[in-house]
Amino acid sequence: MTANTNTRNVKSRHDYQPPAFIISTVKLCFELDNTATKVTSVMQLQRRQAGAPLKLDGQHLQLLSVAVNGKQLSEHEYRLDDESLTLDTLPDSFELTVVTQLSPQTNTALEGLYLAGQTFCTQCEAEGFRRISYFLDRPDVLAEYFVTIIAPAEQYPFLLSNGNKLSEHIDSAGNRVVQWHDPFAKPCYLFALVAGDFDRLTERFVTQSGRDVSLELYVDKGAAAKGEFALQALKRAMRWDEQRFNLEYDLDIYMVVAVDFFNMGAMENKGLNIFNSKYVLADAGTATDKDYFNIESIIGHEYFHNWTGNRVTCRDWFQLSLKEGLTVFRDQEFSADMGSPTLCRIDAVKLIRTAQFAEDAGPMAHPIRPEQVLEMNNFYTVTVYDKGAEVIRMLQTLLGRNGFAAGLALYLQRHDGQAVTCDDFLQAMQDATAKDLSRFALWYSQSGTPELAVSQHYDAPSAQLTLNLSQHTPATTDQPIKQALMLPVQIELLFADGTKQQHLLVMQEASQQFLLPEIHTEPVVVWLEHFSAPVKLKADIDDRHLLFIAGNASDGVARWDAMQQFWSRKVAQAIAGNAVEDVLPEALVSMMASWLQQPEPDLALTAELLSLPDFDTLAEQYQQVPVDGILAALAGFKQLLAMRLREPLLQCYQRLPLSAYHYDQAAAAQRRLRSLCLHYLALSAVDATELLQQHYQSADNMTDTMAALAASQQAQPATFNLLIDDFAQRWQHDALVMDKCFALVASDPAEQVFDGIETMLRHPLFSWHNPNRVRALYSAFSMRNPQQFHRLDGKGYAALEQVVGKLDGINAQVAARLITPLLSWRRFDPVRQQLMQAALQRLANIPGLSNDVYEKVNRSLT
Ligand code: 0A1
Ligand code: ZN
Repeated sequence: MTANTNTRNVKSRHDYQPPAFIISTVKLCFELDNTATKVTSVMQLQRRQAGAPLKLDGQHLQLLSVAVNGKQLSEHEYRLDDESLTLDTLPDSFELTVVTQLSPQTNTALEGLYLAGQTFCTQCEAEGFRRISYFLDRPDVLAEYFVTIIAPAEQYPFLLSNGNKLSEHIDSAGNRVVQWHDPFAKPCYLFALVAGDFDRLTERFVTQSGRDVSLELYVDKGAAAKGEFALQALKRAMRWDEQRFNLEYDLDIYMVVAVDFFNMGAMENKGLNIFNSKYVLADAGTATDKDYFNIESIIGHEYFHNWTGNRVTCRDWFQLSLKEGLTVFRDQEFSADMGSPTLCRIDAVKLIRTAQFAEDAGPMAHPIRPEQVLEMNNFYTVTVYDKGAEVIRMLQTLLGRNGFAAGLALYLQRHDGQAVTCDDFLQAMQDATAKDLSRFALWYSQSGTPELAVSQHYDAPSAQLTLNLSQHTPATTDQPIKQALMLPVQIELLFADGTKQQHLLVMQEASQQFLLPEIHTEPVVVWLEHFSAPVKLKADIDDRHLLFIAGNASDGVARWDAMQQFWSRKVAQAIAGNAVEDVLPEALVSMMASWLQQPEPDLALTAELLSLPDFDTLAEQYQQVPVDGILAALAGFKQLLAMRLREPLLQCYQRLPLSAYHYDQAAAAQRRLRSLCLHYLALSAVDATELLQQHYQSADNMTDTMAALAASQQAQPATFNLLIDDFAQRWQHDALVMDKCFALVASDPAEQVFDGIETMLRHPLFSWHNPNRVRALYSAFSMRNPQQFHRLDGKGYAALEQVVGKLDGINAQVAARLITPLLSWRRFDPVRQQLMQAALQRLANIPGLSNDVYEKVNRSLT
């Protein structure tokens, strides 16, 4: 039996109503205390709708008093329940004073005001402000904030909030009293407060128009050196946004605080970003190249929100992609400009093809602008963020870089200071470029992954190339009927004489034919260069042509993609019963050998060209995922390649020079290729123990250390056990590094993983209250360990079920994120289906299950 959705309050996009009141200014005073923080809120309200009551949102609050225009109300003059405070008779314009009390220490949900270790901090997006005070907690109520923070001076040297600091003093009781004012009206989800003791790093940034901005980065005491990279990344992001989009920072101060307890990556609160410390702290010894990359990208992301999100925000939460899709696109463009555009694009495509395609094919399928939401926190998804960014990227492809930039400028200028919709955004794009985007708008309302079938016909006498394209979006769980979308299809023609031509085909209908004249020999067509649309391509390209594309296309993404398509086919052939040796063409082996002998200028591209698709990418191509078949085929091919390519792998590995660690694109690319070689070498029949030991021992950085650990884990268990013990011992006091240890232990493909996880749960640094710790263990287990997660005895599913059940009462948001791998149970064989479904059913039966987990379990079971 499944729980019934009707019993819970699902909201629909179409039910939007403007607020009955607006709040123009709010004065907040916080008297901080671990278990009894007092919040006094003085708001100026104006009526916008005659006769309506004022219904303020509030949760987990103790109401101390309410006053209208200074007059205290008695209990029968308002209505109070678990979710709201309602006042019925009110003037058109008035001052409302609400005093509440709350307990940050027992707030394990990490929404609203909570304690991250010793630090007070807030997280208000999406609906966390209602855990701080009674308010109109919705993004279209924009107010000017004045904030006073009071806390014991010695314990809390830093009391921070949004905007500019007005004053600071210590009162007669020894309390520090700090006042802040944010001149930009904002929705309450952008409010932030931090109180604690930190190391502070400072920098200056002079904007293009000459504004002198003070940059301040706050980290745990003793960690200052680890904040330097993030601070410099912030300066690069600020400069980049000026140069690329002519967007300048608008306050005199920009603060970033790193905290150890955080549900997500980071938060763009106006002038006071709060970050998960994982995305701020880095040095060679503790952070990998990937960590450095992520830090720069997330620092950029939160900074770019200042315009796309803060200056212009969302009218309601259904519009979330308005700020998130756009800002992810902006951070991707930033990362591409700071490093390798090809590699950035490949990583983005991998995410779309795995997590996003899976989401669209599962019970949580939703358009980038969702239609129905029970718990908003469940919609911070790869669809809203990353498919949202693909939609923006397609717009840029269709309108051209200049057209897109003009559209963005018009959007920001037209709506500065407003809370708007995705339609407003598209309207500005359309007005600035005079392009008809009506069909394009379907990308906002339609869920699902379009399948794009393509074929070509060449007619020599007329020198004409005919390209046939047809699109079809299969029904999704949320939406049975689909329409044809506007699709930009970038192609390249590769001619035998080495010449190339590029074209952009714009599809607007279900089936279309494009005729290319003056084509004098038949070319090989490279479809969907740069992954120009987030679709599944169905093209019947034979092995020889795929390898030709992999060797010759101009676009590195298309080359990598050709290899991915090639391997998907080989894996399918192996699953169909062919021996791996029989399906591997000699031409492939020699091509891979030549890449090892003469790598591309971008060594990371070489590494990608030599990598097989991962389990999730392959799984997405099957209606019913052949778990064991995919795992066996992948293992078989890797082993075979390791043996056939041993010499060139070893030579490439040895040729790549070793120098002292420095994070930059070229050095990171070199490490990537070296680590790929190491992976294969660990798999070759020859004993690689010494090589792995040596790689581990000689590493002067975390990237190489992790490479040795990961490579040994899949092939040399005895070596792995030795190295991981050493690693755990060496880093036992560093929580962020221990997360890497937890994740490695949890991704062990052998059965000992269950004991390993048990041991790690007893580690002094493990805490069920810290999302990073829990995710390190259990996301790794459920998403990076298909062998053990998908065990046929159900032990893997049960392990995840238990964690979700336990965590639901502590931090429902994190619990709901962890559950994802169980949701798509219908994609598996009957035995696994039954086991996964039973695990979900047991979760559904938990009394008092949170909305977060309930919504997902319920959608999955119905
Ligand atoms: N807006 C942030 C992401 C974020 C969303 C929700 C959070 O808590 C529920 C926290 C952060 C971003 O896009 O970076
Ligand atoms: Zn964001």
